[in-house]
Amino acid sequence: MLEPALFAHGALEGGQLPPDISVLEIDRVAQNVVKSHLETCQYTTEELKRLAWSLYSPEEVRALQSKSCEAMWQQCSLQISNAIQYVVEFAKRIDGFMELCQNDQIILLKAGCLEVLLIRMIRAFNPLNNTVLFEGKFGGMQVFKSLGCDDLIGAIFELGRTLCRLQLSDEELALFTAAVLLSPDRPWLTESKKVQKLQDKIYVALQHEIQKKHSAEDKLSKMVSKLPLMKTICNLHLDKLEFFRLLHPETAMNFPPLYKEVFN
Ligand code: MHQ
Repeated sequence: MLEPALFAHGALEGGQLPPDISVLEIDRVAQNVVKSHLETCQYTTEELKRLAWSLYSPEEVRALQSKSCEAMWQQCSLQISNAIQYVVEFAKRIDGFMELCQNDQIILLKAGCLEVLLIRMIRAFNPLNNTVLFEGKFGGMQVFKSLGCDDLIGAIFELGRTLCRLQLSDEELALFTAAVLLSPDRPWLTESKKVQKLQDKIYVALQHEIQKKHSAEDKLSKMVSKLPLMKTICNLHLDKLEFFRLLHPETAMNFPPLYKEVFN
């Protein structure tokens, strides 16, 4: 998804709603998506505020850095797999998602869940010291050195920094992740028209939410402009995983089932 169809015909300009969508319906969509996000975001804002103080000590960083590549991949895939479970639960609570055929549900989750995680990451990312939450403590890029994927980690942290600059509220985060998940252009969807309709409503709700505080055109286009970097990161992750699998097939076989299922 690069340009949501809504931008193309100017339906959103001047705060107008497309004629077939009512304000009531948009409010209902926003409420459902925001509630679903808050129920499935893994850490509350308060928890994250408290955790921001617990940083890895230099000794702990050294210990993580001297782990084997296999052990570190195993740990990361476990953390990612746990986080994916929450994204799956988020999707299931979005009105309309469970009404899609099971085939399409799986396609949307497989294609979108890493992008959703990367957006969700900003809640657990501290741009002041460039650290991210990993296994209960905050650490910088050095923590992931033993993975041997400095380019991937660098891109993830860069995305974290640029997304944090947008200062998204939980409401905006909720609607943005739902819109990314419900991307009608994922390959092999059978009912992409249905997905498109759901995504259109979510984008209208997001536009509406942003307008409460900002000039919406501007902020929404900035958000959408980060999607190509996310796609690059997803592809880089798949490349790294494929390479890792070649070098360490037995370790990769023991990755968490959900991680394997999503990225196989
Ligand atoms: C979620 C919570 C969450 C959980 C896990 C792919 C690879 C080999 C390495 C966090 C990536 C390393 C991830 C664990 C690293 C960048 C990964 C490992 C929001 C996202 C977040 C914080 C993940 C962010 C990315 C992490 C740190 O609710």
